[in-house]
Amino acid sequence: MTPNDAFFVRYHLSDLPTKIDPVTFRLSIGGHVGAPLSLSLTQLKRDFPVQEIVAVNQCSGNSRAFSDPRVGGGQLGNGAMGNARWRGVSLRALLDRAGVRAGASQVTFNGLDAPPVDAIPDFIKALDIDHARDGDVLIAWAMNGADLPFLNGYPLRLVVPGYYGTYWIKHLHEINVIDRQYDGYWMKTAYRIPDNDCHCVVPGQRPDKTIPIGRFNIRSFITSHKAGDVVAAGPVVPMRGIAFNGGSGIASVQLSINGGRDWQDATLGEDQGRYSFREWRFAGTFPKGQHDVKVRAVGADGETQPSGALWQPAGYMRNVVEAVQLEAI
Ligand SMILES: Nc1nc2c(c(=O)[nH]1)N[C@H]1C(S)=C(S)[C@@H](COP(=O)(O)O)O[C@H]1N2
Ligand SMILES: [Mo]
Repeated sequence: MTPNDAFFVRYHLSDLPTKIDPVTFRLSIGGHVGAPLSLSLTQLKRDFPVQEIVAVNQCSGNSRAFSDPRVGGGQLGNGAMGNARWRGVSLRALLDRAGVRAGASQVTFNGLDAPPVDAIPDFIKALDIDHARDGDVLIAWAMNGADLPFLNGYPLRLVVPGYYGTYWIKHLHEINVIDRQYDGYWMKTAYRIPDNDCHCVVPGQRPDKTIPIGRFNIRSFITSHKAGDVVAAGPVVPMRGIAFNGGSGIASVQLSINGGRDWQDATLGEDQGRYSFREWRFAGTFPKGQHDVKVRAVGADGETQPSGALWQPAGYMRNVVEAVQLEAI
């Protein structure tokens, strides 16, 4: 689990609300529904079944800085991801209460933050109606047992398990059911990926067809060691790390201490649900010398990680097999 005060923070718009009154705050659910709702925090917490889920929030551009050739955008390392226990109510319960009308196609989500100038479009995202009603998408008010920190979306945020952070709208106050595909800037122009199996293109080229980004691909990391670390040659070196994917769950994690020639199974840690980080542990033994240590995960759906980095113009969805160089002395 990622502690709240260590969780990454990302915003597109600079006009953040600086005061939110929890008593007067309202969440509205409107548009293509029978009975529009305007809910106080008290009503939301009292009138619907409370649900909890452990899920990873990861920015689409996590690890983008490692793209080669370099791409534009925030030069993120591997820190734009975190795992938390989210508490709230299911979006489905709210939509059912409002009564979605026949012909509904998508649901849009807007937060209290606003663009600093009119030329910048407001940050609004959309989910397909079936996704919005799948029961896993939450309107959350708590993160790891505490109120959402302001910078992670107080008082309410959308939690879209298995999907990139771009959909996890913070300071959520407006939900709209619409009878068409939403065509706002942040869906139609931004946050799009090549429409092919790898969601990648030849480095430096542009895709001819794109689709909105969606689910995470599978990733794994070594967290016990970093490149350049020195370990003891001979005795067991306890290693650990994490793996996660878009929701099928982690089936296995494998380690290679010789640059990917041979692979050995790691031991998986506690299962906190299919959207969570899954911890792994591995007892490494290293002869004297330099070692190229790699980790890869396999999902319950059979997906694994590419041995070479895939590339796309926005630097989204990096999931190459990670490696750390260790020296055993
Ligand atoms: N209101 C609002 N919600 C937002 C954003 C934003 O700019 N405004 N950015 C999104 C993006 S791109 C990401 S990666 C996540 C980051 O969540 P965090 O800041 O809690 O880590 O918030 C999402 N929700
Ligand atoms: Mo993001």
